[in-house]
Amino acid sequence: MKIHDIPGFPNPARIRIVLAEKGLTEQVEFVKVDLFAAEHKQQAFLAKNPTGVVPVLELDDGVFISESIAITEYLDNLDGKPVLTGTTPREKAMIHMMQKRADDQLIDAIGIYFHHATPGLGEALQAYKSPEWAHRKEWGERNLEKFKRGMAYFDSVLATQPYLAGGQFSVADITAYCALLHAAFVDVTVPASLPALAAWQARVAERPSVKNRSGQ
Ligand SMILES: N[C@@H](CCC(=O)N[C@@H](CS)C(=O)NCC(=O)O)C(=O)O
Repeated sequence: MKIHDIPGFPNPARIRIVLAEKGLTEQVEFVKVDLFAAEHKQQAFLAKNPTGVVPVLELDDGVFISESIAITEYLDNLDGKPVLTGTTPREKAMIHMMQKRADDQLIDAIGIYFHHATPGLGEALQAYKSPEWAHRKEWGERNLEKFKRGMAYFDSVLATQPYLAGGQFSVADITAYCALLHAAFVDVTVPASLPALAAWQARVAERPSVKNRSGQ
């Protein structure tokens, strides 16, 4: 298996944590994609993932799988513990629901803020964005507000249970944690008014898979 990504980025970090949780890191070859040079917007990469983002999993038979949740499901279903996407119908549904909320309210929202309301990945990427900068900036700022509302929502969830989908660590926690990593990069941190979220973040940061994931 190969993972096409770039170390240190939030969505790639999701997969690197999953690989560490599952004990699969050594089975993967990482292929670096130069996002700063817009390599992911060129034809060779778009043939692997038409949406032009990383990470992408390449299977040994040449099939490409993109979307972090799809890659996670593939790796989780290969074998091994812990199970990150649930076992029973109820667990699977709860994890899927919270994972979707973490995608929408946290990791996608902070990504939109980063790419549209800040210089993002720099000059080489500007050609691939809308020229209407003023409008994009407003959209980015609105997504920052959405991200902040998302943090407050997850704080309320974590006030009554240890992990986002209940008693067990899951892919939803990985997504939310990596969203907070991205936020910290743009100086948006968990405010003191959200203690349950802050305590959860500190606990997740101590997991060996998070501390020792490849490519930090
Ligand atoms: N929905 C995708 C999002 C992937 C994504 O946005 N990846 C970022 C890196 S963290 C990226 O490739 N950004 C490049 C760009 O938007 O130009 C997933 O779940 O994998």
